[in-house]
Amino acid sequence: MAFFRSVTALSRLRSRVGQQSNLSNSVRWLQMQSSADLDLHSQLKEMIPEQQERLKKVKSELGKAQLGNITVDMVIGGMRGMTGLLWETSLLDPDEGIRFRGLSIPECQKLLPAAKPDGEPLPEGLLWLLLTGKVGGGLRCDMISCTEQRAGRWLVQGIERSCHCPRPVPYIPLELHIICVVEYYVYKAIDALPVTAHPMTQFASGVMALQVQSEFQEAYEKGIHKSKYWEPTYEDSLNLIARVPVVAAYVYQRIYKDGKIIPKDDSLDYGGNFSHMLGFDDPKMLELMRLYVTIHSDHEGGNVSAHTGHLVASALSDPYLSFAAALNGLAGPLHGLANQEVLLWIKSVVDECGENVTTEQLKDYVWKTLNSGKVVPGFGHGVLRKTDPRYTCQREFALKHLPDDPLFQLVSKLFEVVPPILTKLGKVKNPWPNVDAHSGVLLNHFGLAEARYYTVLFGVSRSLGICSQLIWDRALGLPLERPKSVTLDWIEKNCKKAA
Ligand code: NMX
Ligand code: MLT
Repeated sequence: MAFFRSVTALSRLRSRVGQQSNLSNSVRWLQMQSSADLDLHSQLKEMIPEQQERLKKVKSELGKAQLGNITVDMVIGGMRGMTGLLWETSLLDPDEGIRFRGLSIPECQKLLPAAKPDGEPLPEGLLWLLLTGKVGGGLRCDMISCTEQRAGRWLVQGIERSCHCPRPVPYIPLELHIICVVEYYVYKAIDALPVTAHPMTQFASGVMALQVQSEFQEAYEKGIHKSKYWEPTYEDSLNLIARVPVVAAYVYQRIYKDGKIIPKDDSLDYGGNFSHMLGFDDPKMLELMRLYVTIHSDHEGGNVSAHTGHLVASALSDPYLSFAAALNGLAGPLHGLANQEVLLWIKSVVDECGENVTTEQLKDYVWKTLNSGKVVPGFGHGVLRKTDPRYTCQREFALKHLPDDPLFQLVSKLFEVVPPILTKLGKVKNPWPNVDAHSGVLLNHFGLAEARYYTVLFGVSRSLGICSQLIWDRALGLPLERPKSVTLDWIEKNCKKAA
């Protein structure tokens, strides 16, 4: 019942927040501490048998229930609108947008641990939420609980310095800090590629090289019982999440700087440290990175990267193999590469029309893009039918921190100009901006201006969602994914014309 207990606690927490919209920061910390009474591994261990029972019950009681009709359009049309996956960590509503374990983005901004009063959510708090459904994990306020529960393993550098009452300190980051060691051959694998290789190619190659240390693969080779699969998957997943920022930062330094590694800063959290290792130490950029990683982490299961990771993992491929596959999907321009495309497109507008582009010039540029057979990057979505809340929260960040940035103002203008034009095309199901329409101008403002690198940031973020679900895939014993396909011939012979 732990999951249900936590859900009840969550709703109590949410209604409390509703009543006191001006939560003081101290209350916020207090709430966080109260729900973090077990370390992450123990929490999962406690939850898994209950969730296994729950799945069994759903199968036996609801297994034959219909979830909508599958049409030929869906089969030919990229399975759009077809429900076909179990994905526990988040759910996407076409109008409202993403909820992580039931929490919207504004709720996460209110409730999740932050690095400073009223700061952006820490990705480690989000990771805790994705894995356990609980708010408040990822923090410890006394060293005893840290050391007792992770005896030995975490009793190394960093902990004593970081753990001092009364201010709660990030807990997962302590785990992540310690396990984020990347072996020399990972760098060598990346170095084998030309420096001109796309950053996503270099990043995915680095992730593949990390796989050498897969604990799942080793355990499988030794004959681990299937009921225990989740444990090495958990270890691989946390190791992977901890290590991908290091690999990503190296790719950045190698391509755009002098190739020297900036060592992690043990006093920083996951998002802050990632920014630091990239070479950006402005406190606002640290906050941006925390928000960025949080909102890009998960977008239910059907998006190309999550779905790919899930599919590959269903063959019992370990988290590294599965996540590397996911990255290759993310690298496509209709998916994660769109963030690169948006900034390049915005810069091409400025090159052609100048920063003070008029509305008429902008309209012409959008039509020129469409007429040359291209999409307007950053607009449209496979599921969403309204403005992406991930766009909205980035806009709020910009209004707070960079209201006068000329490219931000151009992005705001695009919000006025693009949707009516896309609507006029008559075929675009969602003319509104998605997450990628905004992220580039924020990064660009703080000096991370290399657009070709942007999808790597998306990739680091998505490790949190894909790996969290993968641990649950193993804990619940989800089967090999293998849908049935048919031929056009088969459809013509077997499907009746609609009346
Ligand atoms: N610009 C031009 N045409 C568009 C756009 C757009 N932004 N969005 C959709 N369309 C077209 C689409 O290409 C399709 O045309 P056709 O029938 O000639 O092939 C038609 O409208 C119907 O597409 P939809 O059903 O509205 O969208 P679908 O679910 O197939 O695709 C996207 C969703 C996201 C791939 C699509 O909207 C798109 O290409 N957007 C631009 C790229 C982008 O921003 N991708 C990032 C998505 C978010 N992410 O991070 O992954
Ligand atoms: C995502 O974050 O994965 C994108 O918005 C695409 C999607 O959800 O299909």
